[in-house]
Amino acid sequence: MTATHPALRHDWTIPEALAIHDQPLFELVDRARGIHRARHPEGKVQLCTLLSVKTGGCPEDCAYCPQSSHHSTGQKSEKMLDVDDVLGAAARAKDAGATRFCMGAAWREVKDGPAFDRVVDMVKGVKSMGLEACVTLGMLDEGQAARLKAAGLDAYNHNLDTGRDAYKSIITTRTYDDRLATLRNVRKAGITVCSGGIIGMGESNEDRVAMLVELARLEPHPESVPVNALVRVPGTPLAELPPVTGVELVRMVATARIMMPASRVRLSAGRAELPEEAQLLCLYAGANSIFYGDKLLTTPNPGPNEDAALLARAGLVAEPPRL
Ligand code: SAM
Ligand code: DTB
Ligand code: SF4
Repeated sequence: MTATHPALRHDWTIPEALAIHDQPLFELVDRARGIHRARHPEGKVQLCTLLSVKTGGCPEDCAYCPQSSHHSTGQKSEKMLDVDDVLGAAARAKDAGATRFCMGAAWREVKDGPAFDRVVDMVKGVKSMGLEACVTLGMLDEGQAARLKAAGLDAYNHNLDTGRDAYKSIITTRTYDDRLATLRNVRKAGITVCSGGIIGMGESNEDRVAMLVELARLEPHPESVPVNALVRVPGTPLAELPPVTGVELVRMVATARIMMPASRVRLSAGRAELPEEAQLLCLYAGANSIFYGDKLLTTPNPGPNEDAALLARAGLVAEPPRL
């Protein structure tokens, strides 16, 4: 092991993580960059396309989310998409250059029945197209995770969202330990774990790193760590908060890279409002994955042409599947 290739650790503490996060920016970026280069192919970015397969009307009260039925965002509850429509979207994503297709549902949890059966068919279809498949469906039990694994699912996204203390002021309808239990069920089924969170919800730097400590204490680390900047949607309780700055996002990405050297760090929601230079600095400091396509779940993302041009300008290329 060397300074740029440290052993993977699962005993991180909050003071230690905070010291990393708060150090002078250039020192932080240098350290993260060194670790990134030692562990990951140079200049490659994973392109993941998102699709909301069941939008709106969610019973959970997540303060950030436009799809919660507790907020008046104008987002209607829509019916679930058909398998064919989803596979059409997956084919277009593949043609545009995506290698991972992620399907989201505005559910509190998975319930056995026709809707879940349909998701299982979507996963099988996406896999048959040679794409990595990821879903994010809320809480999940062991049996449901096993069914998704049997369908060929590569990854399950379930975010811790923030640190344990800050969590209580963001979501009241489920607990932090519920979230961790789902991650255990996903891991037990042999599906890779995608888990991260959101910055810009009024939390402190300590709350931000507390979330990274929770993730980095998991054994193994989540294979993917999405770092989202809050998309401030009118009608949500967090709509009036100040926007996240590029530097804040770089610090979070770099800290995640240092604490979880082998994981993919995904520069996730919030890029539409982020200057190109800030996005590139995040990619320099350890992010190696982005959401690719003109929509996230319900909010805008830079379009594929815009992102292809951004990558080309920086001499970055799309990474082929690693799984
Ligand atoms: N309902 C499922 C759940 O919550 O687990 C899956 C979909 S949910 C929309 C997936 C993730 O999107 C959330 O955990 C949250 O981290 C992220 N997200 C939702 N709204 C967001 C927003 N306005 N800005 C940034 N990230 C957001
Ligand atoms: C994640 O961490 N970010 C994505 C994905 N996982 C599912 C979702 C971002 C959603 C942003 C708000 C929206 O478009 O509704
Ligand atoms: Fe529902 Fe997921 Fe949005 Fe929370 S984040 S309100 S669980 S869709």
